[in-house]
Amino acid sequence: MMKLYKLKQGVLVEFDGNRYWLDTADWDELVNDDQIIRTLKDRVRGQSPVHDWEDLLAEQIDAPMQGQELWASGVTYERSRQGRQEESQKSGGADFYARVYEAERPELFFKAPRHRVVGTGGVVRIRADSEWDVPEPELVLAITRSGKIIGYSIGNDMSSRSIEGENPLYLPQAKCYDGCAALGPCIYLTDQPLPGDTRIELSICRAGEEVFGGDVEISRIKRKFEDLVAFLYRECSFPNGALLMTGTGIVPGSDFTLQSGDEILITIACIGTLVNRVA
Ligand code: DO4
Ligand code: MG
Repeated sequence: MMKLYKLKQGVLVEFDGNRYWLDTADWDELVNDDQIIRTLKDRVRGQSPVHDWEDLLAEQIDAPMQGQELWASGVTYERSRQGRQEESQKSGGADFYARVYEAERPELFFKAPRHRVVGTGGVVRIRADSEWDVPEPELVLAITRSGKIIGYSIGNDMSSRSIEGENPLYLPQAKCYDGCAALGPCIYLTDQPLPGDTRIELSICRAGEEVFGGDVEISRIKRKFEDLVAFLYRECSFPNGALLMTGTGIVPGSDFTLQSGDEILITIACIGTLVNRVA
């Protein structure tokens, strides 16, 4: 098991129960190494582990992203198809979601540049012109420039359901704005596929009480991760690699909307917990 944490200064590697600090690591080079696990094992060999890593993380943790493009997949779970169809019934857009769920070509959209993304502990935002908002808890693929999946992270694809529901062509405005995405806490590096019973768990707390909770197994996804990556890389090059959100399988009921001050916790046990407050 190996985890890669991006710090404001340097990189922390967790391996065999120890954590090592790489002060001179170049993030974009590291996450584009198809043999990253082997490279990191070589780099930390003989190095002393860091003991005050909890303080380091608390002070310095950053979103695990630098020059990578952040993209997202849509309508990859049955629950997402159902939720989108309900919200866009009146606008006449419902049929598009049903069709994309069945189609060979997946829905892929550009989610955000680096400056719109926060890490764990950061503040996510609701648009001032939106009345209905949700977090979307998603497994994220870390992909090298050559198209290899080297690891996984946790993402929150913050979404305005009122804007998206008004007209599917408003999707970029529903999805991309300042503070629209969270990523973290780390990249879990592995050569093995994640087990199908890996769970994504969402908890939304208001004034210390949970106001929404849900979970989903990644086996419920309609698409293969390799197919999502193949479509993403078809006509786009990614000189610094890419991060791809794989879609949400947890959608709160239509009576739920996020409020300022809510705390959003997204857990995938092998990766960790992504915690963010709503501005
Ligand atoms: O088509 C709208 C967005 C879908 C999405 O973000 C998801 O299914 O996670
Ligand atoms: Mg989404």
